[in-house]
Amino acid sequence: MKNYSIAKSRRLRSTPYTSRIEKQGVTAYTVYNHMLLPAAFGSIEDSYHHLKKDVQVWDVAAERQVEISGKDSAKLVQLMTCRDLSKSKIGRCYYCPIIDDNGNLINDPVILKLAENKWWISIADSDVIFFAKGLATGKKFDVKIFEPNVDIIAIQGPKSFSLMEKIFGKKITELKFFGFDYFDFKGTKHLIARSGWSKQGGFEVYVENTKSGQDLYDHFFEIGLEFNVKPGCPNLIERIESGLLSYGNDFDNHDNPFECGFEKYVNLESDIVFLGKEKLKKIKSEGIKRKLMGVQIETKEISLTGSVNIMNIDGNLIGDLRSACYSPHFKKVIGIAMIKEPFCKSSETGKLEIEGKSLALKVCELPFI
Ligand code: THG
Repeated sequence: MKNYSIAKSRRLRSTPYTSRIEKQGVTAYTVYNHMLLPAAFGSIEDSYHHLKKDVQVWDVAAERQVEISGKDSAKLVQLMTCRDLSKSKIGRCYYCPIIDDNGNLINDPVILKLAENKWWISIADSDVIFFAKGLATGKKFDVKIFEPNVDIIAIQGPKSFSLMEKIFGKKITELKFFGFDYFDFKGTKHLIARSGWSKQGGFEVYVENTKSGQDLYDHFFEIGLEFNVKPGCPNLIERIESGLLSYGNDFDNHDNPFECGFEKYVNLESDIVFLGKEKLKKIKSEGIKRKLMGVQIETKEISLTGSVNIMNIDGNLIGDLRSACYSPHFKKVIGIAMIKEPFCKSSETGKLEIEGKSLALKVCELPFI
C-alpha cells in the first residue's frame, strides 16, 4: 500500500514535543482531537517487543483535557456519564463512558477529580467540549468549560517504575493504579497518574508548565539510558492483544456501552441523574443484539482502513471487523469485531474478504491476553 505524508497546518495542532519526536525518528502520525498523535517509530512489531520488555516515553498530548469547574461541575460531569461518581474521590481517575440521550457512546475518557468542583475529562477522539457546553447552556448550569494547556507525556513499560523512581523518588512507586498526585521536577510540580494506554504498567504526566515538561521529556532520555528507554506511542498490537478499546475504531456513536463490554461502568440502580439512563435501562432489559468480540484470522498480515464485513459459512452477515493487526503472540492476525447475536460466542466461525482473498476466522472472548 502506498503511504502519504501528512499536510500540517494550524488546524492540525502540533504538541510541545513534536520537534523532539521528529528528531527521534517518528515515522507515522495519526490525528486525534485535531492534534498530531505519533503512530509509529519504525516497525510497530519491534516497538511492541520493546514496550513489553523495557520502557517508552510517549507524546500523548492529543489526549486533551476538558476542564469543568464551578458550583454545578459535579452535576454536569455526572449528567454526561453512566458511571456513578457520587462517591468519587479527589486524587483518583475514573474510566467513564460518556453517553448521549439515545444511550449511545460519545467518548470513553479518563475523568480526574481534581477538587470537589474541578474536573478534567481526558478525552478520546471526539469533541466532548461542545457536548458539555451545550448541556451546560441548556441546563443553565453554573460552570466554566474550556480546554486547558495540558500536554500529557506517558511513561509505559515494565521498567517505567524504576525510571520514575529515579527521577521522582520512592513515593511515586506507591501510587495506586488510577491514583494521581503531584511530584516535583526541578522546582516545578507536575500532576502524575498511574495510568496509560497500555497494559504494561506506567504513568502519565499531565504537563501544565510547558518549559518544565519539555525539560522533563529530555530528562527521561538521559536518566533512562540504563533502562533502554526509547520514544514510542500507543501500540496497535499491544492494545489489541490487551483489549484496550479505541473510540472511532472499535466503537462510536452508533454503539451503546453494553455492546462494547462497558457494563461494569454502567450504574442503573443508584439515583444518579445522567443522559440516556432510561434508554440504557430499556436496552438492558431487552438485551443486546450484538457485542464487541475478538476474532482470530488465518493470515499473517492485514492493514485495515475501514470496517470489513464478516460472513458465516451460509454467506449471512454476522458482523464487522473494526481493528486488526498481526499478533506475534498468536502468530496470526487478531482483531476486534462487532458480532451479531447469536454468533457472538467463542469458537463461532466465519470468513471475510480482503483484497479479493477469502480468509477464515474464529470468534473469541476479549481481552485476548
Ligand atoms: N489516558 C488518558 N487519557 C486518555 C487515554 C489514556 N484519553 C483517551 C483514551 N486513552 C481513553 N480511553 C481509555 C481506554 C482504556 C483505559 C484508559 C483510557 C484504561 N483502561 C483500563 C483497563 O481497561 O484495564 C482500566 C479501566 C478501569 O478503571 O477499570 O486504562 O490512556 N489520560
